[in-house]
Amino acid sequence: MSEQTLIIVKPDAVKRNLAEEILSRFEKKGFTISKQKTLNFTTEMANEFYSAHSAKPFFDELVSFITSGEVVAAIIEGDNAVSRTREIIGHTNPKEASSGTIRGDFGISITENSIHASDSSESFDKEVDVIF
Ligand code: FUP
Repeated sequence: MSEQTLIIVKPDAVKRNLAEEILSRFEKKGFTISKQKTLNFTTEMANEFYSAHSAKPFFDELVSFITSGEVVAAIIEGDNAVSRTREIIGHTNPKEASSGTIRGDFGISITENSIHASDSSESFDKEVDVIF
């Protein structure tokens, strides 16, 4: 079933000029990039985007990192886009992510893990409203 999901190339990867390389991985897998935008998160946007994590000990670090520099947001479309995109990005912690996944290849740490992707269609609906 064709679906949409949202990815965010995070500041650590944008700073290393990896955005195009990361986006091209989705196109090579046959997905379409239907919208793309470069932006800086404000603190208000970050609080809303990560509201599910507001009680977690790492929340302040997460907000501080995502607002620290430019990000590239994109909507990815294709069959089973939500679950297949999660496979392509890899484990949250780059140290545990397989080689060949985006986080396995480019992630620096659990915070500076290069990319975000929606974990469900419900998350996509909420996240897309924050970004686009
Ligand atoms: P993911 O869906 O893989 O991005 O992972 P989570 O929703 O569990 O976490 C969201 C973000 O919080 C991760 F991208 C990185 C950050 N995080 C930490 O900084 N420390 C942690 O212990 C867990 C997550």
